[in-house]
Amino acid sequence: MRLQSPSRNSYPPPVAQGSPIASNDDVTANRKFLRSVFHSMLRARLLENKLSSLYKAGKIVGGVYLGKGQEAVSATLGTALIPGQDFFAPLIRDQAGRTAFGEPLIDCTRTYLGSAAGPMRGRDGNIHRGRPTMGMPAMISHLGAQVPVIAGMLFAKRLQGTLAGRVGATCVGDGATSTGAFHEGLNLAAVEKLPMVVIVANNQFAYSTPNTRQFACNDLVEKARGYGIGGFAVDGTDLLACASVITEAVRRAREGRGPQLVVAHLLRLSGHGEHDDGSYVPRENREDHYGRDCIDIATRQLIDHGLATEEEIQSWHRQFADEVQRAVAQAQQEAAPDPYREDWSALSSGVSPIHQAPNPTTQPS
Ligand SMILES: Cc1ncc(C[n+]2csc(CCOP(=O)(O)OP(=O)(O)O)c2C)c(N)n1
Ligand SMILES: [Mg+2]
Repeated sequence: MRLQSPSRNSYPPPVAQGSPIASNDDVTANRKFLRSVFHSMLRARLLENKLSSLYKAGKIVGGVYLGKGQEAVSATLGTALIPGQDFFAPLIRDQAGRTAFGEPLIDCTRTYLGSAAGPMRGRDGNIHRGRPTMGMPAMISHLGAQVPVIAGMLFAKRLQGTLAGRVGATCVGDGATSTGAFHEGLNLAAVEKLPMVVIVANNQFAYSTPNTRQFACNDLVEKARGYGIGGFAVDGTDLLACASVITEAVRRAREGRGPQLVVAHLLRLSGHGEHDDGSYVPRENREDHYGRDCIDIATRQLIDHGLATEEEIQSWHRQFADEVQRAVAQAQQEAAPDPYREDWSALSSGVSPIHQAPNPTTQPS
């Protein structure tokens, strides 16, 4: 008896250089989406600027990790996903994506400021929080690990018969693409044709390791061919490019065309964390095209395409700075965990009032 060979993805799969939304008609049609993405970018930037100041003033214990320069990519993904239906596993530089996906700012300030009312109950000082009920698993520090987690979540839904219409997405860095977890997760998702989007924010460095010491191919997007999945490269500093490419990748995954890899080119505009001055990043990289600040580019794009006025954008700055201020003030006045009452309850279903999940309704609007 001859065994039937399994069906294969068409080869070569699309590995495309994603282009920006080009015509004014496209921009106008996406007005609401683009303004919404920009709001999340700006909220995240203002929040992170504040976190940086708090860290430098010694008010935050532990590390502070910023997504400065990566907001266009992250916020576009968060906006393209559907909270409560899709899955989103953000990484350390995805405050903008978290915000876009619907995480209130107070979750962030409560975590960094050690409030017992926060999602980590004051036990973790920075970025490992999640909101599993809305489809956002808690962040895992081990590079690449979230790829198999999202693949597994999608696979589980398929086995339960409730996968239809869902997309699972995660962001990783260039460094994560060298891990076994990245490979195993992406390969499994490819074989099973899971509706997964993996965004690689290639910010040119993994801590101080440059791309040249990280991978030998020209562009990480070439890896998509090897996995037999869709692949796109995009200018991660360009909001209009991100909007067109990332929404297309999400659409393809949702349509059942299997995993999509999006490699966004940009530069980390801060140190690895606020403890790191990033002095190993050569000046040429900062002055290069991808060293541009995506907030500046997006501001220009919104104004030039008539999507917002200068005055409107200024008023958003004021409004969001105020929101940030309130989220910080609220978290600062909340109690830290009481070491005499706390016990270890990572797996507890809740046995005392202190184990009850905090009420998120206290967030600022
Ligand atoms: C498997 C694993 N190895 C090493 C580390 C330590 N580590 C934390 S962040 C980091 C650099 C990450 O670089 P990249 O994936 O490019 O993301 P970026 O920080 O640039 O956003 C390293 C090596 C880790 N968390 N997990
Ligand atoms: Mg990196």
